[in-house]
Amino acid sequence: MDDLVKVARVRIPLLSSPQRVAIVRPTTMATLDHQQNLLSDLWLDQPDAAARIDLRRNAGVITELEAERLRTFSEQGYLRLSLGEPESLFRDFENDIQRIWRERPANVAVSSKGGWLTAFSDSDLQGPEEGYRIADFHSFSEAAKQLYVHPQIFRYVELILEDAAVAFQSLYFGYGSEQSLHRDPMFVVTRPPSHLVAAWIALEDIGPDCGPLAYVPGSHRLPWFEFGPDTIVVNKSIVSKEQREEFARWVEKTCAARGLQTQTFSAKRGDVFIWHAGLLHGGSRITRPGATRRSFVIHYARRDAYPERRANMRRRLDGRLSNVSGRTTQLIHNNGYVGLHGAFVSPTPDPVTAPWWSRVPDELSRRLGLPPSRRVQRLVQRVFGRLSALREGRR
Ligand SMILES: O=C(O)CCC(=O)C(=O)O
Repeated sequence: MDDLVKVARVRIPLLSSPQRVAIVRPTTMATLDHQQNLLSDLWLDQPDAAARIDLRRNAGVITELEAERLRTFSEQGYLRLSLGEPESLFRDFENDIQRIWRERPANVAVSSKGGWLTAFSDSDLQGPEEGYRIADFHSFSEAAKQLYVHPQIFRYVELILEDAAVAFQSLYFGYGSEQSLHRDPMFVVTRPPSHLVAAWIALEDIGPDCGPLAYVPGSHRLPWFEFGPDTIVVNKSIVSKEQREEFARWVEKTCAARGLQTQTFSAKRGDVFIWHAGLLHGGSRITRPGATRRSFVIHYARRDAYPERRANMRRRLDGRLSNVSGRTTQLIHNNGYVGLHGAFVSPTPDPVTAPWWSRVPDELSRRLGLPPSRRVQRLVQRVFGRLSALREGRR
């Protein structure tokens, strides 16, 4: 409470003496309202969204087709479109996938199913295997870059966010992910969480047996599961397996209570599925063993709110796999639209190895069973950062 309310002495005109007045000044922005609904100031999340869409349509700001898609986005939490890209773009993309396996660069990360993202150069993966994924492939491939900053997709993302947008990360899937239903802000942090939009692009024709994208229409309006007080983010080291299982049961129960049903997105190459931060989605079961399901996922935020891309991956340093972090503000441009490069784009300084003590706060809260605390994080950073600086002879 003391975080939220500051009491100040202010002089109010017409009153003869200074009065104590409570000024509500949120220093930590709440994520959910008291009914666990996501707080959102997006125009398409407001009760009069349909009327606002009509207004823009009638004013000629958007076309009828755009209005129709935005209505679906507002009511169901997603919209679909098809890119008019030639086959050669998708062929180039696939050639670059084969090339990355040959070249195995140190500045792009790959992971096995459910595994840690690791630099290609240091990964144990011998080749593309079921469930593998590549992070920020757009840093490596020109074809991926074109899809990452694609004008047709950006048009919708910017209509939704009502502002200039930035693409800030991408994920390539060679096979269906079979990921359980989730909401993106559980893993991808933007401020506020409602200002996150995702696009999924089919890189080949995808039938029902390849584990297509699964989604629950209308689920963007469901309340949110809290992993801690006002906490919707899953932090691997803090959220227990039991809590994740509880979340899965909650999803099932909550959707059933509202009659919401999971659907799948069987797609043609070049089809795009754009979804709302609150939409429950995941990967359906692969029923034809070995079937590929090439797809590319991109996340977008408002440009002003996302100036820098940061990411972690593992690198083999001194013979051991260690966590390293990278960051960049380097941009990729296309027709006035922009995307952030991968965090490990070269030329950059060598990635900084995260010091061992940066794991102390997470480890502490995990062992003590307490929710993560920013105060503890700041304290640890201050104390150990100072000690390291002294040891290195810095003042
Ligand atoms: O493509 C999939 O199977 C799931 C993708 C997904 O859930 C995500 O990128 O958030």
